[in-house]
This record gives sequence, C-alpha cells and structure tokens, in this order.
Amino acid sequence: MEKKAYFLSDTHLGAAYFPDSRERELRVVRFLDSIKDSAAEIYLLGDVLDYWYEYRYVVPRGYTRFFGKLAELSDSGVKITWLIGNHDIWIFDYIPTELGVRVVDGTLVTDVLGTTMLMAHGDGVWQHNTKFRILRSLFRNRLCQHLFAAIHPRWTVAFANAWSRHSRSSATSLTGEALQRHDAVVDRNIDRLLQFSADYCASHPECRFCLFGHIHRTTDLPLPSGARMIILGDWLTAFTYAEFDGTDMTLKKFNG
Ligand SMILES: [Mn+2]
Repeated sequence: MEKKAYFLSDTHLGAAYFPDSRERELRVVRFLDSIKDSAAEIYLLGDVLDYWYEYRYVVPRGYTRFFGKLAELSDSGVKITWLIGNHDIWIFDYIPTELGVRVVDGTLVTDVLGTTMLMAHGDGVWQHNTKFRILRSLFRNRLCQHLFAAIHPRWTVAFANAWSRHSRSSATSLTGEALQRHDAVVDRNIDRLLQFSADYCASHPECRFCLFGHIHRTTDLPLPSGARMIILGDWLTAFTYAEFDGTDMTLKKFNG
C-alpha cells in the first residue's frame, strides 16, 4: 500500500469547556486507528492537549486511550511528530520517551515523503503585542517552569483549567457585533500567516506547503510561489485533517 502522511491539530483533549471529552478522545483514537496501515508519518500541529504539565516523576491523569494509540502506532514504525502549541507547552521528556514521539517547539521545515514543507502551530509566527510576548517567554522560562512545578498540582491544574475555560468560552459564546469583531481578528490572523508563508516561500521556492493549526478555521490558499498554505481546522467542531500522498495534499473531514 502506498504510504501517506497525515496532519491534524487542535484536538484540545481534556478541554473542560467542551462537552463529551471522552467521546472526542475516542474519535481521535478511531481516526488514528483508521490510518494506521496507510500512515508513514503523522504530524500533530499543536494544542493536542488542552492543558499538560509534566513533572519530573509524575504526569497528569487522563488521555490513556490516545496515548496508547500513539504508542501503538509509533511502536509499529509510524513516524510521529508533535509540534508544541500554546496549550501544550510543557512537554519535557515523558511524551517523547514514553510514546516514541518527536516533539518540536517552534517552526519545523522538513521533508515529508520527498516534499519540503514548513509547519508550525501558528501562534508566535507573527509579531504580537507586548503582553503576549512576555507571557510566551515566561511560559518558556526554565526558572519559571521550576517554580510552577513546585506548586502543588491541586492548585495549578484548577487554575489552568479555569484560564482555558475562560479564554475559550469568551470566544465560543459570541453573537452579533462581538462575533463580527472576533471573525475580523481571525481573518487578520489568517492574512498574517498568509503573508508569512508567502515571504518564506519567495526565498525558499523548494517549500511546497505551509501548514498551521491554532486558527480553528479550515483554510487552503495558494501562494505566489505556487506553494499552498493550509490551516488544519480543529477537532472540537470541524474534525478535519490533511492527507498527503507524496504528490497531492487534500483536506478531509473524519466522519468515523
Ligand atoms: Mn493554539
């Protein structure tokens, strides 16, 4: 069988603000199961888990079926790459060693079945405001991480879930003008990714695809170089993924 590469992002497993967390996890597992024979490579483009913090000797509960399926696929020879998003920043050595997954922080340019692609979660690709940049550097600061890890998880997990629930529910319960404003921000962010991709491909014509997550809106746009920019959607409401067969890239919806 011809081997393929698959791309998905923003499964936000464990998200407390979304109903049927277990069913969403099982759906991702069914998807991974459905591609296990055809997949040579799988790319997870961030925000795979809604919140994750690896301590040195313990890890958060949950995700058993998902982790088990990733381990099964990686043990059977599928190359799995997990790009860190803005929700699953704190992956250290547990997920790579336990699941056999390559974890990448930042932008990855790589060869996929003979084709050069650029991929990133999608936050931090363009120039953000000061608050965003300070938070981002605090979250990635080793000292801050050690201090955070010293607080008992009964406090930090509750805090993280509350924060996540607040930032998401303020985006999902919008109507009228507020919704229009939100959509305008999404449009602007897509434009920024498009500009970034166009600039990159202008100086790197070998790059054929720029792939992102984060935006939660499935998008497939041509770039001036002839390459394409693809935004993968999400697994909260869209259940979309991209499939690459070595020649063609197709955005698909998983109905299983
Ligand atoms: Mn994100």
